[in-house]
Amino acid sequence: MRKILLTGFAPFGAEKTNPSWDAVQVLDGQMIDDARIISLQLPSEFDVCLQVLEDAMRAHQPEVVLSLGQAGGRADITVERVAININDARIPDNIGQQPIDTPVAEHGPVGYFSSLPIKAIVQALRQHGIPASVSHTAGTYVCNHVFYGLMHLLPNHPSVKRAGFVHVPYTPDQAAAHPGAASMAVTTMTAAIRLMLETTLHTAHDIHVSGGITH
Ligand code: PCA
Repeated sequence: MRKILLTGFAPFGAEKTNPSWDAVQVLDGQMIDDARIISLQLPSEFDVCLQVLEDAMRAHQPEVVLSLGQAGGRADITVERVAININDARIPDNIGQQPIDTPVAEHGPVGYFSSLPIKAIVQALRQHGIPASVSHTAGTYVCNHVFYGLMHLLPNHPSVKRAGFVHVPYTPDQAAAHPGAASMAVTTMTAAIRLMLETTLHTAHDIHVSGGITH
């Protein structure tokens, strides 16, 4: 049986919910073509999140691993291009740890690129009326830590053909506490995740369109 491992995070910081998990949770057991989705919640903790992820990769031997987290304040779904080998926590994690300028992996490379078809995913989401863009930073907190750690683990998990990370914005009820912030309903996020997975299974080579930015 082909399997897809889908992860979201526990709530962190001042938020009581984390839509990355709420959107992922409902997909547990659903099929994309002949691949079954396994949904997993990761703790928002530097120390243990990668162990929980690797245990699940070992147990399920997935073909695709898609991890999601929340980036409140971003305007749309952001498909991450690159993970970097640094932890620099702006706030403590859920067990009070706040690493500053430590590597995710001692002696690891500076960064890893996503192996998802990130441009094709953004295009598919936009074609279905869901706002999305390529992001060139997953931050330096727990999400980047998991994204980098995931890519670093891949040589030990040959079942995994594609892996990457996506951030979701606030939900409307979260945004109500952050006036002016953009938001997206969890049901839209869930539909977006199904589209991302379909696009990943159906796209052998990413499309050649610009997802770049100028500053
Ligand atoms: N977002 C945080 C960690 C957990 C989450 O959902 C981040 O972007 O690092």
